[in-house]
Amino acid sequence: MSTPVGETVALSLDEVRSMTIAALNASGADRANAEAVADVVTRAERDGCASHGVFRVPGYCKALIAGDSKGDAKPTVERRAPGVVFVDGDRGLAPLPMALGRPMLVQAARENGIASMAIRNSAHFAALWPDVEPLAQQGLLAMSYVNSRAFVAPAGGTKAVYGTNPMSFACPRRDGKAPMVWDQASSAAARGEIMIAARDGHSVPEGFGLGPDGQPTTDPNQVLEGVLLAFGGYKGAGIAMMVEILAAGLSGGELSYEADEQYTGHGGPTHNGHLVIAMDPSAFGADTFIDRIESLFERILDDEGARLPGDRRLANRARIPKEGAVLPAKLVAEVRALAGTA
Ligand code: NDP
Ligand code: PYC
Repeated sequence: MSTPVGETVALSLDEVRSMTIAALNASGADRANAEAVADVVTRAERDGCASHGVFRVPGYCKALIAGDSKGDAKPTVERRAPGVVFVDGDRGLAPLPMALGRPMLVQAARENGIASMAIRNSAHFAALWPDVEPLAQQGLLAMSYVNSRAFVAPAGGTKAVYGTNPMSFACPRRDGKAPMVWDQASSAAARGEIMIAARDGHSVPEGFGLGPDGQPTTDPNQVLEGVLLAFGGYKGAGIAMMVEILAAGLSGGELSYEADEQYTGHGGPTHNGHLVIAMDPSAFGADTFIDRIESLFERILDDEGARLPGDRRLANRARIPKEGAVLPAKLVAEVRALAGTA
């Protein structure tokens, strides 16, 4: 993850939360929407996720101020089939529909063994692990998929079609341990990481993207003007396509290039589709599931150089609540100005 350069300030997580709510309220979000967004922003900062915490607050505010996202969105949740929950986000920000739909998804997964929740008319600007971790905390396996604007070229191409199309996977653990959650873009890196590299004056590794001339570049500004590349060449591009179809196709939300066509340049999130799948391991008859998975994790950790996905975040989670979230002073000033408290 990137380290911010320049002047920084440490904020408590309570300060992160209240500053975020104030900026969102001042930009037009009602209490329910502001609190739901502040929850995922604060959890991102608690886990040291620089690209999807406070860094995203100006974008959320700009989408609200531009009137592209509704600050008083009232998502609706319905059960369309025994294993299908459908949420209409009412053209608002994703954290509220995600939180409102989750209880029905849990119920459907417990009743059927497996269930999915499709969300549309919803603007996702966050990391994905906060969407699935609460499901694994309730003993379910969970996966999620989200698309965005067209940032990523298909394999061999130079024109953006796919979003950075992240996916996440969460697995419950024994003895009250935090679930194992991996969460990654299907591009070589999240666009947020490239934006942070550009802000901090760092280069990016070769293979992350092409410049507007279609040539490989390590200059993050050129990548932002050009296209990102999928991780692992055509293999990652296949996954980006799968995420596009699962997230936008099933929900009826905008495909990434459709979102791009509607985008007015406000700098915040666009409306797309999301899919969350939850599975109840007990319904599969594998009553030794947790023990066997713990053995798998032990085997991985026996190898000195290896760790579990999410372990970096969990180490941050143990440290940051005590030490505070270290943020670029300029970013904090920008968010406070949006809140009218600068
Ligand atoms: P990273 O490449 O930083 O990490 C991807 C995953 O790999 C994480 O679960 C990470 O765990 C794990 N990992 C990293 N190194 C190792 C290792 N050595 N051994 C085992 N596991 C490892 O993430 P991305 O840059 O792809 O994405 C960053 C964030 O951006 C994600 O949270 C994603 O959801 C978000 N995003 C959101 C989008 C949206 O549309 N809303 C679009 C694209 C991305 P750990 O965290 O512990 O390092
Ligand atoms: O970091 O790629 C990204 C991203 C896109 C939308 C939200 N985050």
